[in-house]
Amino acid sequence: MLDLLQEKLAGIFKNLRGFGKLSESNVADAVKEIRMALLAADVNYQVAKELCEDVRKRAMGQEVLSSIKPGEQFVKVFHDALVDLFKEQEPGIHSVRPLRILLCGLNGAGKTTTAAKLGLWFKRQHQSVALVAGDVTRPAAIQQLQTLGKSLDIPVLTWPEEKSVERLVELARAEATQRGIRVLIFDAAGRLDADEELLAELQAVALKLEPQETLLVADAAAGQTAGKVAQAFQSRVALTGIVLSKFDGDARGGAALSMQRMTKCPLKFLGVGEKPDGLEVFMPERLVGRLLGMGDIVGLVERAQEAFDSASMEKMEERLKKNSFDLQDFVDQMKFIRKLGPLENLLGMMPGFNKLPISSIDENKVGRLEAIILSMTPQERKKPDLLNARRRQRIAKGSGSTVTQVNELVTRFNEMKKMLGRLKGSSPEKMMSQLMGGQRR
Ligand SMILES: Nc1nc2c(ncn2[C@@H]2O[C@H](COP(=O)(O)OP(=O)(O)OP(=O)(O)O)[C@@H](O)[C@H]2O)c(=O)[nH]1
Ligand SMILES: [Mg+2]
Repeated sequence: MLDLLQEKLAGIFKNLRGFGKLSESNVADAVKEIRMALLAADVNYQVAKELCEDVRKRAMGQEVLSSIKPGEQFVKVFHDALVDLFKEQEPGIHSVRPLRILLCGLNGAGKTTTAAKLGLWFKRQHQSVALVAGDVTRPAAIQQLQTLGKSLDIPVLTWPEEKSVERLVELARAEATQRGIRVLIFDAAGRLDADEELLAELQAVALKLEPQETLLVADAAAGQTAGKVAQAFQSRVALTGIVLSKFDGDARGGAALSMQRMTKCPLKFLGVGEKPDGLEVFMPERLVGRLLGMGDIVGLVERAQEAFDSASMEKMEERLKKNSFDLQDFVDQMKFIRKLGPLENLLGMMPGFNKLPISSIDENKVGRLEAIILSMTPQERKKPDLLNARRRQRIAKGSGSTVTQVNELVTRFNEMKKMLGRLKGSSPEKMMSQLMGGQRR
């Protein structure tokens, strides 16, 4: 699922990486390619068009962060636009109890399977749940649900002799009330098409069942057709959500991206397997993350955006210009770096860093240096020359280090300060990379 689209997008982002900046022309090219990739993945034309326009506008409005590669920045822009496709999303399922859920959809869409999956989902939340076999014409359909119910130890309410679906709903409601069932899941009959017969029956069921949730189960592989089918159902019953089944299959992903926009109806669950535990609550972030496969880049850019324009960079530059960089600045800088996250992730983000072998920066070591500096008095941090043997012993003890480690730090700091003298006037990122490089053993 989504593999092809994922691959194409990765290629587009890779191309952008070669550019120094996001410009009108390289953004336009990337957006054009994205549109083609979306259409090839069977995303609805209108949805693809709107999404691309949104991406283009956002990308051009971005402040360019010198510390981030254009490709990475663009990934973040695209990520946010995709997540916003689902922004009218009503999270989860109705909390009212007793809850009645009506599952509808075309033949073979996955209704009965989804009924069992949802049953298990509620059961795992310790809610008393029952399934109703709503197909009054096909005995095999009742059997299928019964078998599933039995294997999961979930009651299935059936009246095989009852030929009126409306009467069936009445019986089921009465039985559920009597048994104190909190969640009743009605597995409606399917048809080949969303024709008059099917829709009329469904409408009648809905009228009697008064479901708080009416979920359309649609096959992810149906692509754009899934959206059209949903619209047909919507004309007769008030859908509250969509379950996209067979998401584990080889569908191209278009339905997942278009359904919600086309129907203005939230995607609530994904069917990700034939087995009863193959159900996922739909989370836009997760889908988009899976699609882009670049969750760490998005996180990095977010943190960089938060931190890089922070005043601390300017402050440090100022200190360097005046040549008054001291151990306090060193520790501030270190904290700042740590705030950004695991050091390894940062490497690719900062020019200069990315040239260092990853193993050369040891996170534990940064923690150790920080602890040592924090054990110094403010005066000592300002004037490391004060650090005589006695003080070094005290600091070692206070930070749980050895005197040798304290000595090492002081030596390295002095080396660094010398080096900083040479660095005056260079960019903050470059200074940072030199700083961190200076901690190598
Ligand atoms: N791989 C996979 N298969 C699924 C999924 N959901 C359903 N299926 C399969 O799809 C087929 C049809 O599923 P059903 O649940 O019987 O479909 P239905 O909508 O109840 O069909 P009718 O009652 O005939 O209208 C079965 O073989 C299921 O095992 C899913 O999420 N992933
Ligand atoms: Mg069925």
